[in-house]
Amino acid sequence: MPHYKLTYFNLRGRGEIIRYLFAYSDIKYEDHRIEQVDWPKIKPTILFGKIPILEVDGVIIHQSLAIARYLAKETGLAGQTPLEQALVDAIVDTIDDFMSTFPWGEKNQDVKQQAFDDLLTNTAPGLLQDLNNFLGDNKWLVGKSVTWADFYWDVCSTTLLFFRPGLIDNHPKLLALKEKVQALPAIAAWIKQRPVTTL
Ligand SMILES: N[C@@H](CCC(=O)N[C@@H](CS)C(=O)NCC(=O)O)C(=O)O
Repeated sequence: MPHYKLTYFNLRGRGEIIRYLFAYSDIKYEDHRIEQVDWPKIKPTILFGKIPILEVDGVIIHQSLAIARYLAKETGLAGQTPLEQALVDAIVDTIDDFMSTFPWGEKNQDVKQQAFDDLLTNTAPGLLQDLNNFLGDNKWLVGKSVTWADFYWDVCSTTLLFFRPGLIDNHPKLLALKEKVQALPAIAAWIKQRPVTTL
């Protein structure tokens, strides 16, 4: 087993999907959490200057979804066929497109609040309806077993619900999927033991 070291802030954020994949497959890793105050001096030491990064026996992978996809392939969570894998990637990218439209780093709190309100009120409902339609009556988003697309839905919707509790109340199937992911024993154990952070 390689030595894995994940470097990210003390947040769920873009690191959590990676932590879910490690947790689900019971893979040991170093969960290295950087304090925000230390980031300015660390940033210039990191190629591309962004985190998360994952070191795999000293080889550094950047980009959270590239890291997650690599781990998903290693652990059988990427989809069972090339077609399933394409669908998993498409769902992950769809959710990520939406998450990336939020102005996370905006300093002006009024501007930030307005943008968040607008996205949650006007954009989220269409996305949720489409995800609901895509899921239909299936147990998991893609194929017959859990994939990292299901994990990504849970991770991202947890953050969305922090900003707008009740956001997915109109979509019981999406809520049930979230509950199913969180009830997987290894994920339930991780959620119980992980550091409590707002994001
Ligand atoms: N698309 C990249 C985004 C990486 C990113 O923007 N990371 C943020 C934290 S979520 C960061 O490094 N912020 C500090 C900075 O840009 O200086 C990914 O998914 O890894």
